[in-house]
Amino acid sequence: SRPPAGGEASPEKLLVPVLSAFWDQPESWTLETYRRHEGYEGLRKALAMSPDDVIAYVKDSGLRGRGGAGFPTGMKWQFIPQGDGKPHYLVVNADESEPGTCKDIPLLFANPHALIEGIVIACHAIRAHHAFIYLRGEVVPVLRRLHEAVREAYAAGFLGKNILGSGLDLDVIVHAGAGAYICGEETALLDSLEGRRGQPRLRPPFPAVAGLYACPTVVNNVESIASVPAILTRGKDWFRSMGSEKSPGFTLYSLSGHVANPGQYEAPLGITLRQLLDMSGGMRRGHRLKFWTPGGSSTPMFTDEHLDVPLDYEGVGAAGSMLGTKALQCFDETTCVVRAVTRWTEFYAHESCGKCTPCREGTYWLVQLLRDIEAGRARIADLDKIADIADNINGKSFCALGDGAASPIFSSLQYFREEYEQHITGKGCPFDPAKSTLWA
Ligand code: L3W
Ligand code: SF4
Repeated sequence: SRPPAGGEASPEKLLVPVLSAFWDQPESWTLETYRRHEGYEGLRKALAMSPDDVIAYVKDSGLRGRGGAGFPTGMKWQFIPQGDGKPHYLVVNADESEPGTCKDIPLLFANPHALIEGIVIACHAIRAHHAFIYLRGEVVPVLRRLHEAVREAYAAGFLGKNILGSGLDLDVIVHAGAGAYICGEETALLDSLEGRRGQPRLRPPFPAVAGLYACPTVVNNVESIASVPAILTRGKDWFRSMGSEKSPGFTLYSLSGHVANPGQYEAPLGITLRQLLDMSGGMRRGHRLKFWTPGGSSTPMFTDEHLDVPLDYEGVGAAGSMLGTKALQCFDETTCVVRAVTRWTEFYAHESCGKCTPCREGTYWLVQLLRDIEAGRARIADLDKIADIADNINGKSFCALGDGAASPIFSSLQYFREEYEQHITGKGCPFDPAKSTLWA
């Protein structure tokens, strides 16, 4: 059953299709279609402005990074030193792989020119002549589509030498990664792009100071860069009219799991999961929400008590989570929490790059214990042990993957400790795997 309606606005009014405005049109990915929808108008405006003015404009818009951490985009661009005599680079993080996150890949598939236009604007701002798109290599159809869009942009004079007569020269390289979650961490991505095994680097120095080939580099998420053209075209005040003071603008939410209509929903930051479920048709028929994640499995799981917490940095963020990637994975009452957490932890153990001990050993150990709990082979004291291991990973690992792995352990123990205990005292999982569509 659907959760009770919430919020004052009617659900439809909450949708703000910008990046997704014409995804359903035939050949939405072509330059021709893009230009029929204000395509490359933002670039014309940006090229008429000085690089510093473009940075100030994006900063004033309040755009925050859409890749997970929400760092202010304009501020990141401003960190790039000027007059340093070094090449500057823009690297677009298209290595989308946070569990439940499915917004960048659909965006690139349906509307690649929004990213390319954003890239040219960003490179004008940070005075870069080379941009790289680091794409998750498995998505070959997206790779092909990106190559074709880049080719179209060169042919139309939006890339290459003297773009639109502005004097800006820019080349864009599309690079396919080999499918490691850690390569979505910005410094591991840079190592991978340089041809090495992708493992995180010590920060500082941040990429803005010493990034690709030790040169000043901006690393931005696909959605962050693709949002820039609309800000230039429609104005920073329009952008700020959505969301809140600290979390303005529209964004893409990935809704998945036991919902009636999974998919991408574009709406302002700060709406609630209740509103999203209302506009999308709710949970699957006959079922109710049990737990959910606001930003993929690296953010803590929440319950139906949190249906009205705003999905922004002040709401969900203040409730002990980052907003993350806005990957709303919804699980109904047929889902075993222990099974879900075990599955996520297996993912982190598999994707741990092995560089630091707390994550490499801790995730492996967690998987062993969780499997024992799930199979009814554990003792009650093992619940304290998994909490202790998670505590020794969290904040003590080299990069955010470790914190992400600890996160579902803490929150599941906080909200569902009884369910863990049931597995132990009942000597096995009390759920019927045949009734769960996700974890069979
Ligand atoms: C210069 C400073 N730059 C910070 C820059 C920094 C980075 C950005 C944010 O992780 C999280 C992660 C995932 N001078 C700076 C500076 N910067 N201080 O700002 O940095 P940070 O460290 O806050 O976060 P991060 O390393 O970018 C992102 C979480 O997001 N996540 C998302 C995962 C998403 C995927 C995907 O599939 N797209 O993997 C979900 O929760 O766990 O904690 O650019 O350089 N003083
Ligand atoms: Fe590698 Fe995990 Fe350590 Fe990150 S936290 S450096 S992924 S071992």
